[in-house]
Amino acid sequence: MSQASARAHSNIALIKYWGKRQTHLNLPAVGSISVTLDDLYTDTTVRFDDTLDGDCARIGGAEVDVARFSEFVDIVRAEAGIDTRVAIESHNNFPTGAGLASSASGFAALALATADAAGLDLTPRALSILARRGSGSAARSIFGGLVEMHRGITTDGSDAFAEPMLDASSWPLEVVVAITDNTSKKINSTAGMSHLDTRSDYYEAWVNRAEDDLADMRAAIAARDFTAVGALSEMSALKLHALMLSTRPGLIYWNAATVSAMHAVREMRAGGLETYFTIDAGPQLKALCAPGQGAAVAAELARVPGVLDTRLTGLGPNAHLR
Ligand code: 2P0
Repeated sequence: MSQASARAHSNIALIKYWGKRQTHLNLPAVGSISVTLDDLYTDTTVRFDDTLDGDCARIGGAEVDVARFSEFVDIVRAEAGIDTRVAIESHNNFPTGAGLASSASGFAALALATADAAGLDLTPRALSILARRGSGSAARSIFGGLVEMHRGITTDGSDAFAEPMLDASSWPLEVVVAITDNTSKKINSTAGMSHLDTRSDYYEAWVNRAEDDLADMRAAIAARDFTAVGALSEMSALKLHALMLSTRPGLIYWNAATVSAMHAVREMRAGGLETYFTIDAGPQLKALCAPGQGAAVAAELARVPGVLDTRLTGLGPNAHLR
């Protein structure tokens, strides 16, 4: 029997990933750039145990369908040359499956814990590639701070990994998460972004512009230009949602409070408090804030009708064993 425990932090993309160039190896159609969040994380323990008849998994103490996790652990079993079944125990310190990137932190923590428990000594890059097999955004959660995920061009996925750009202390940005709904979303990201080439007339434009958006964001980050980083982030989020809305059938992830919070962010900016929103495949809004500005933004967002809760976080560290 061997066991390992890992913590990985959630992340929010500033330049968004949506769409796949290959589904089996989960290769993204576009690169992405994200910030890893200190205050939102998943703790996962993996136990390889000869006495188990089959794999099992619990999230937050509740038994869940193990199929997706078994498939993921099979990759590690094949690499390690073992056939032992696993018990997976995972806890998120935030709502699961509601657009707060629990699959990002979840599969990053699972990748690290499973590899370690299986006796594999993987480089951070190999861990990122492994995490990607579970969930595209999980490849980024292997690293802390600001992170870039490369779409890659090879068919084996060996160049589709994330890399750190800046660590958290180099530019201590803050993020306020405004929670507008605590329930799980109806359409998960994998389903939402499947077969986009035939389901959205906007998809080709989305893919064609991605490299320019990434280059602009790299330059803005290198210059520590918060205004440019924020404006690009808001643009990428709105473009992502335009793509989602254009998908047949149209994906509407926002609720009324999400839209109210978007307007509140723009009103704050007009009033001199510089912050920018981003939104993933769910109804929560995340406000990107310059260092030291998060508390003021959180106080404003808490007043928006329909905002149930706010969480203020700095940028988090690499995924790590515990
Ligand atoms: C992102 N999202 O870049 C984008 C923006 C949500 C909106 O990556 O199919 O759960 O497992 O690779 O990683 C969420 O998608 O999708 C996501 P799969 P994943 O963060």
